[in-house]
Amino acid sequence: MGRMLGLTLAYLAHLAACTLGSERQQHQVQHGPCSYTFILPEMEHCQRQKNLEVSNTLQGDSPAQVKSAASQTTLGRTQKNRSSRQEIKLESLESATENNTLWLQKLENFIQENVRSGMEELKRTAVHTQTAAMLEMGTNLLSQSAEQTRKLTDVETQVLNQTSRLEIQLLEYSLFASRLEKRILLQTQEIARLSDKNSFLEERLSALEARYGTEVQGLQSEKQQLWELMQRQGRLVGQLQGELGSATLNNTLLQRQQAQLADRVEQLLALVNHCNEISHMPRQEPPRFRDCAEIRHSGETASGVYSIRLTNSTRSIKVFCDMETRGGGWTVFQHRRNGSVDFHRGWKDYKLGFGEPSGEHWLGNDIVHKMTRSGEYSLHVRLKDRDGNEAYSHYQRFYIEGEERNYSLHVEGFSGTAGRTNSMAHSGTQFSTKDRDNDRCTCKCAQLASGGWWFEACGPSNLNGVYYPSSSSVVRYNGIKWYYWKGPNLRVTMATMMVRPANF
Ligand SMILES: *[C@@H]1O[C@H](CO)[C@@H](O)[C@H](O)[C@H]1NC(C)=O
Ligand SMILES: *[C@@H]1O[C@H](CO)[C@@H](O)[C@H](O)[C@H]1NC(C)=O
Ligand SMILES: *[C@@H]1O[C@H](CO)[C@@H](O)[C@H](O)[C@H]1NC(C)=O
Ligand SMILES: *[C@@H]1O[C@H](CO)[C@@H](O)[C@H](O)[C@H]1NC(C)=O
Ligand SMILES: *[C@@H]1O[C@H](CO)[C@@H](O)[C@H](O)[C@H]1NC(C)=O
Ligand SMILES: CC(=O)N[C@H]1CO[C@H](CO)[C@@H](O)[C@@H]1O
Ligand SMILES: CC(=O)N[C@H]1CO[C@H](CO)[C@@H](O)[C@@H]1O
Repeated sequence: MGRMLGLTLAYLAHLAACTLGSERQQHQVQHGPCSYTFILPEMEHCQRQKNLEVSNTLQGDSPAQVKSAASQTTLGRTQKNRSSRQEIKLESLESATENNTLWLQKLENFIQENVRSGMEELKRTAVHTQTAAMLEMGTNLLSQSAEQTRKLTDVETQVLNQTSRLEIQLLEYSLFASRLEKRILLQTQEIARLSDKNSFLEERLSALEARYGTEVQGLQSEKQQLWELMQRQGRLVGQLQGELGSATLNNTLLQRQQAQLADRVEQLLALVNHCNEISHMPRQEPPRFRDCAEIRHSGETASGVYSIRLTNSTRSIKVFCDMETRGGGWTVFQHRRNGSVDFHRGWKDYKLGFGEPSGEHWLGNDIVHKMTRSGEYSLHVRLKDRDGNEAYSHYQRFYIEGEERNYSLHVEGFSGTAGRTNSMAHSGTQFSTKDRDNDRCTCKCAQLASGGWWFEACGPSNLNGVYYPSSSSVVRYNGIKWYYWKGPNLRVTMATMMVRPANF
């Protein structure tokens, strides 16, 4: 191809050189489908170029070195000789034509050759390129198909994966479903069993209801009967209570009658004794005196034990009469001297009295009550401490109430040397013993302080406390006490309580 191009170019250059200022001559070469057009120069214009050489030889691979075929004729001669010049011109034209024809032939040949080979080459290259393209396309296709295949396999695997997963899930579901079925079956069985049991229970319940219905009815009727019975009992109890009330009334009436009868019997006995004494011992007189004051008025001046007889009573009572203190006539109802008698005693002992009138004793609350209520009486308390000091407390008015009022104390008109303040309890204070607590303390004063006394809470005095020997110096709460004389340290060695009519 290159060679051909070079040749053509050389030729074209030659032609161009000839064409300058000349007319153009066109030649056409038809070769198959291709047509080659050549423009040939007028030779007369080209003759001036003496050195022009056109080589129509083809040399090797190098571009054609066209040896100019320009005529070597001289223009000067032709001008002189026209005819010869004409001939020469013709000749040269002929040869040029010939050379041109030759050239053309050569060219044609060459072109033909070249064209053939070029065509072949073209064909070959075309085939090559086509094959390459085809191959490329093929490879492309192959790669594409491989890609597609890969994708397909991917998709396939995915599908397979999905399918397997779905299958697994399906399996799981079926397993689950079967399990559920089993459970449902079990539940159904259970329900059936339960309903069986239920019906059984219902049967039993109805049976029980039937059985207990009658029992309940029986119980209800029994309850009704019991209620009626209760009503009757209640009425009966009411009646009985009424009867009891009247019986109690009758009882107290009877007691009173009995007391009257006892008094009468006593009087009769006393009468009999009196008759006996009159008949057998005329020296001994029956007690005519109500208290020591009457005895003193009768002329007795010696202190000692005398017999008295309370008003409306036939009983003879032995008492100690103090005939010295303040003119005498004192009936002693309490005396402490050496601790020979236990004063920590109960209610009944204090009610009836204990000890001997000649020694330590308590005359008895009933007697003191009867005596002090039969008239106006004064109280005198005599005390002696371990150093031999004597003191007294005097109460112008004194009495105690009966047992039904727990022998409540009543004192007024205080005076004396045993303390400027009254140590006796206040009026209205009830009597307490270890077995009957009537004090105003949450404690039990009679148990704490010992003995029977008019305890408040528990109060500043207790002449019935424990008798401690005079040698002892320890302060005792339960000892004999008369607080406002010498305080808590007082050690009493003698105490006497006595009464006599206030107007003595
Ligand atoms: C299926 O796909 C899941 C995720 O999509 C992956 O984890 C699993 O390994 C795959 N199984 C197989 C057998 O390819
Ligand atoms: C109580 O005494 C009266 C008569 O004194 C008598 O009619 C009555 O029945 C007595 N009551 C009882 C319960 O003894
Ligand atoms: C003694 O008895 C009489 C009559 O029974 C009575 O009026 C009087 O009050 C009584 N005296 C005493 C102190 O109980
Ligand atoms: C206490 O005094 C009485 C009467 O004087 C006497 O009989 C008794 O023996 C005395 N007791 C003591 C323990 O001193
Ligand atoms: C007397 O004492 C008793 C118990 O010790 C008590 O039940 C009664 O109420 C007292 N009487 C009076 C009038 O306070
Ligand atoms: C007129 C003229 O120049 N004639 C010439 C023609 O050519 C011959 C030969 O070349 C010459 O000799 C003539 O003189
Ligand atoms: C007129 C002309 O140029 N003739 C030439 C044609 O070619 C041959 C050989 O190539 C030449 O010798 C001629 O002179």
